[in-house]
Amino acid sequence: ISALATMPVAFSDSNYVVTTLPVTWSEAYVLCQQNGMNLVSIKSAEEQDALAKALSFYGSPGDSHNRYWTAGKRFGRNSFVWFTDGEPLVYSNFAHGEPNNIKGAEACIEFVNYSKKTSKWNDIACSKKAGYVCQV
Ligand code: GN1
Ligand code: CA
Repeated sequence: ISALATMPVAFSDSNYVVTTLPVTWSEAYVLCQQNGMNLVSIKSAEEQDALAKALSFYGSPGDSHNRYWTAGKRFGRNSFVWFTDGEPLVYSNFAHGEPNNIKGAEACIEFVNYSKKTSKWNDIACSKKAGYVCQV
C-alpha cells in the first residue's frame, strides 16, 4: 500500500489501515490482499462508530477523501455480501434512500462521511475511485 496518507486504526481485536488515495473497488480489494489484509467488512454499530470517528479525521465532508471502499458487494438483485468471507450483511448502515442501484450499475458498497458526524453507506459503481480501508 502506498505510504501516502495511510493510517492505522484499532478497534476491538481488529486493526485497520486507511488509505485515502482513490482507486477502483477491484484495485482496493487486491491492494489489501497483497498486504496480507482484507477490504473492511463492518459488522456492528460499534465497529461502524469506531471507523466513523477515525475516518472523520480526513479531508472535508463531500470530497473524495471521505469515500472509502468496503468489502460489500451486490449478490443478486437486492442483497449484498461481504465479498471477503461471503457472509450476508446482517448489520447495515445505508444512507436514507440507499441502496438505490442507479442504472442497475451500483454493485459495490462505499463508506461515506456525509458530514463530520454522519457516516453512512452507499451503493456505487465499482469502477468509481475512492479511498479504502483494509482490515486484519
Ligand atoms: C449520489 O451525492 P452523492 O455523490 O454522495 C447518489 C448515490 C449514487 C452516487 C453515484 C442521494 O451520491 O446514490 O450512488 O451519487 N445519492 C443520491 O455517484 O441520489
Ligand atoms: Ca447509490
